[in-house]
Amino acid sequence: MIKACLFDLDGVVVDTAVYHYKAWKKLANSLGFDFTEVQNEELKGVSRMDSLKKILAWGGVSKSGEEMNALATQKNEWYVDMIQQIKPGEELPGAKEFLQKIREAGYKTALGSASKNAGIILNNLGITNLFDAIIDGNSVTHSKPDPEVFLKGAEAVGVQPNESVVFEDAVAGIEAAIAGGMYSVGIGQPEVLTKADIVVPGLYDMSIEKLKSLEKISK
Ligand code: G16
Ligand code: MG
Repeated sequence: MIKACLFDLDGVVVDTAVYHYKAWKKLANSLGFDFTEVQNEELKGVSRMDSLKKILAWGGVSKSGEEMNALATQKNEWYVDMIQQIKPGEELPGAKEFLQKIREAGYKTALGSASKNAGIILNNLGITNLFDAIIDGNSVTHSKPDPEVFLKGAEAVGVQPNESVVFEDAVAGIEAAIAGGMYSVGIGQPEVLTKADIVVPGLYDMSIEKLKSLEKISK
């Protein structure tokens, strides 16, 4: 029986990808190169340092470990400045309503995000209280597709992995759910999220019936 829903943040609950993109683009430009919105897709769900490594490779730029730390810090300062402006109501369509609906129905909820800034974002949206547990980039050592972030989320709400459903927009996040032995709902396009148990365009298209229908699949 499904007892918990575990949510990725960026691309599922809120669209912060646009702010990550602006901040990374500014950093790349300061180093004398640029990258496209298509390349930016590859950064979704990827940790800050791994994102920086990819971007530097795109620009053919090599930096020492110390320089990389400084660059990641600079990007984060720009990013944090941008996310200060996030206001209640800026959740992705249907996200807040679905969270409320499943909590009323008795499901546990947890956040499972790669972002170290998840706490600020949830506070600015005013939806921190819709999660029983928050597991973010500060509490994990392994990035998705490692299942750590979701295993910790299930554990924090006292539910077994095979009683948990992961909502994810990134391929690496769906892989993390599979590696953790959990159900997965892809948020986006079925052609991209091919390994998800089901795919919906957004949480506005999710329902308790669809959630329960996953139980037909054995985990
Ligand atoms: C998010 C974004 C990624 C970002 C990562 C780390 O992941 O999708 O682009 O690089 O968090 O964010 P920060 O630099 O704030 O720690 P998720 O897991 O919420 O989709
Ligand atoms: Mg995401």
